Amino acid sequence: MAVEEGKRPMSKTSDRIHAALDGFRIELPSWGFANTGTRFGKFVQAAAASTLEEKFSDAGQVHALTGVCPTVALHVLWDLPEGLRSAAEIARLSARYGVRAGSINPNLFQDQEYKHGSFGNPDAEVRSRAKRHVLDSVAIAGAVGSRDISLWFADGSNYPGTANIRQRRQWFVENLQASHRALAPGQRLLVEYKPFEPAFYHTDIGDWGMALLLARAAGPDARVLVDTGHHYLSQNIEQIVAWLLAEGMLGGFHFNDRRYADDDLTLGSIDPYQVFRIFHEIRSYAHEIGAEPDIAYMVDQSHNLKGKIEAMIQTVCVAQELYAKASLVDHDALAAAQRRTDLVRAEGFLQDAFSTDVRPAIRDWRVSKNLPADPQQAFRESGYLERITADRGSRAAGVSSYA
Ligand code: LRH
Ligand code: MN
Repeated sequence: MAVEEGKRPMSKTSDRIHAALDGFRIELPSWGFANTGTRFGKFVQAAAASTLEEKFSDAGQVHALTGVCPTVALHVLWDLPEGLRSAAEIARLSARYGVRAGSINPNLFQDQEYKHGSFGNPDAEVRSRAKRHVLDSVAIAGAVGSRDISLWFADGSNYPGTANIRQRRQWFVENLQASHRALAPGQRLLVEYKPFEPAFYHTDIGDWGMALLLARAAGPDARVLVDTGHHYLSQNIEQIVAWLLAEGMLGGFHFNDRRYADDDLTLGSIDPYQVFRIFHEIRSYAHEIGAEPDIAYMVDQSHNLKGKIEAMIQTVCVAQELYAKASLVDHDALAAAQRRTDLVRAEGFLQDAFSTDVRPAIRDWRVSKNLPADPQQAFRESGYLERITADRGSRAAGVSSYA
């Protein structure tokens, strides 16, 4: 690739890939290892995890095989039903399975009292109970050494005129400010938006702009979380990412893929170029500022049909591939082509990077880290799945809650 005069020479492709992989880490969702389903049912898998220990064990497997998933996102009601009392167990599990507690996700959508919302509920009693749960979650995060408290609200309405949208916005501002005040130094609030489901007329935090304004109003340690499944099909997600980067408000991602709505399918299974374009915006921003933006990469998927651990290993490997491809774009040459409005050449830089087979270099990187070159094959040969199917199988039939 010709080097324009005065520009620093491009290092070998595999060097760029290895450097990118050295800095890439992705967090796994505990609920991705449990039996989950849709409103039409749940197909139970004998090997699925249902205890916190089993979720740590499975996440530990994926981290041991890939080397890039050192933390597990926890959902308070599903993983820490005793709240702070459950938190004591985390230290033992982290030591036993080699993965730490990651983002703490309060649950403000499962209980009956949240029928008309949590932070946005017209009943002040319910609002303060919701606030109490978030404050408890901040304390849990402190107790288990987690930085991020990741907030998603199902709050909204199903019919026009049934909710005072501006009043609810004000309650969200007040409760997010109260939540922010409880943060310990170094902790962050991540505000996740979603346009619809389970609410189908309005959702209180319906898009990136609402999440950004609420995060700003909450305080300096609040950021926006982008769940790739939480967009209308025609939305340009990487443009939203570019704006959040420019605003210094991009806190993290929930990666998954979708064909229609919030399908929570495995990353890159439908539109891998979408995730590549997102990673490209981040890599070009990092190149411009000469530093790594502080972004939490996380997976948020529900594996209703695929084997849960296989699906998670597949997800991590595809994420590595797409991140590695995005690290191959020559940002200086691209900027020059953009300045010259050389459209085909500019787009060509992305297409060249995206169509580069990075898998051989990734395998070399894994071997250089004493990791299996093919984590999926290593998992299949490990006998782990057979072991947990035998251990957990007898219990499968009686599965009840969502995750
Ligand atoms: C909501 C969501 C949120 C989680 C849940 C499991 O759709 O993306 O991030 O709490 O899925
Ligand atoms: Mn999510």
